[in-house]
Amino acid sequence: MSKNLSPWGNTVDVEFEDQIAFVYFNRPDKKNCMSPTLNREMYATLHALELDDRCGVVVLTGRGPAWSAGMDLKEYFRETDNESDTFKMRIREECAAWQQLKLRNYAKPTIAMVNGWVFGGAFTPLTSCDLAIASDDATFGLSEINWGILPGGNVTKAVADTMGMRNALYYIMTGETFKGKQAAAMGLVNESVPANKLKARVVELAKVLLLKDPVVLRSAKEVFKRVRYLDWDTSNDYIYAKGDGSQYRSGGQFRHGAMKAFLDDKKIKPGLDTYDKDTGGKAKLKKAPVKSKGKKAVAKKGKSGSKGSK
Ligand code: ACO
Ligand code: V55
Repeated sequence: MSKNLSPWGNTVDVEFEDQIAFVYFNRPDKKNCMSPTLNREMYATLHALELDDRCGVVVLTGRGPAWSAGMDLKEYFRETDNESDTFKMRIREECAAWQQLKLRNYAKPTIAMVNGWVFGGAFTPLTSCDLAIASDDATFGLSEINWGILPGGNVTKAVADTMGMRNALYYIMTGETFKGKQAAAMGLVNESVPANKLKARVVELAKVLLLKDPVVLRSAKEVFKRVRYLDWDTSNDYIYAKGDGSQYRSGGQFRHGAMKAFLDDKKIKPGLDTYDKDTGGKAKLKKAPVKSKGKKAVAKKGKSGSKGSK
């Protein structure tokens, strides 16, 4: 584990473990609500990590009991209310820059590790992450209506895309909260697990992603995010173009080696295994001891292998 204060500043923190960069919302005393400063530091952090070799996967999580309690009502809203229109628009732009443009189109896989409170504006970075694993005790809410605004910052769009019409409207209109298991049932997160399993499950998932061809993995998620807005024929062309482009950019060794390992050497079954270019056989998930707080790491001991692909 290494630490470095540049460029994340005070409101963001980063820890590296085995090619995973844990990026923390780091305002625990303010429930990690997002100020203009945090928005700028988060952009700088994510931008830097795209080129940082210590980072193969980004895990976005929160220090303390919150993932993020949404936008900072004091610093982001009230203190900017009397600024000029151009100033307010700049504040919004810096918010969208990391939550929407940078994170949605991120060069590396991203996982939201949802450890606690998620309110309002936090739904945008949540849904901009490729994958999300929640703790059962995480609490979510579209609280905007409770204080007299509608969900902006593209939160309404984010929930329309991920929660379905009835769920999205229910929570937009009532401002009620819901828990991790409900978030998983609605499809807002992939899974919800007990709090003491959260980090281990996220690490396990990150390690699966780290085995793939990173160029192809990047293109695969870019393609997914674009095709939903394309018509059928344009989509077919676009997917081929991106697929061919990704083979060109990656060099295609992974694809060729994997075909050889399956068809000639009978060393892998692509339906069940991931190819490992270093051995020419199947990739093995390295089971590094999971560092977590307290005694729960012990519970993991002796449990062999991964759960398999999911
Ligand atoms: N904006 C500004 N300050 C915040 C925010 C926020 N979104 N969330 C928490 N804080 C601050 C509190 O004002 C308090 O500050 P203080 O210690 O200086 O008084 C500190 O964080 C701790 O919060 P508490 O309310 O004391 O913590 P508690 O555990 O009792 O409650 C909870 C936690 C439920 C998250 C509560 O803080 C809350 O309701 N926060 C607002 C959630 C919300 O509605 N966010 C906005 C969504 S809409 C949008 O993002 C556009
Ligand atoms: C939200 C609202 C915003 C914003 C960012 O509702 C997030 C959440 C009204 O503006 O800029």
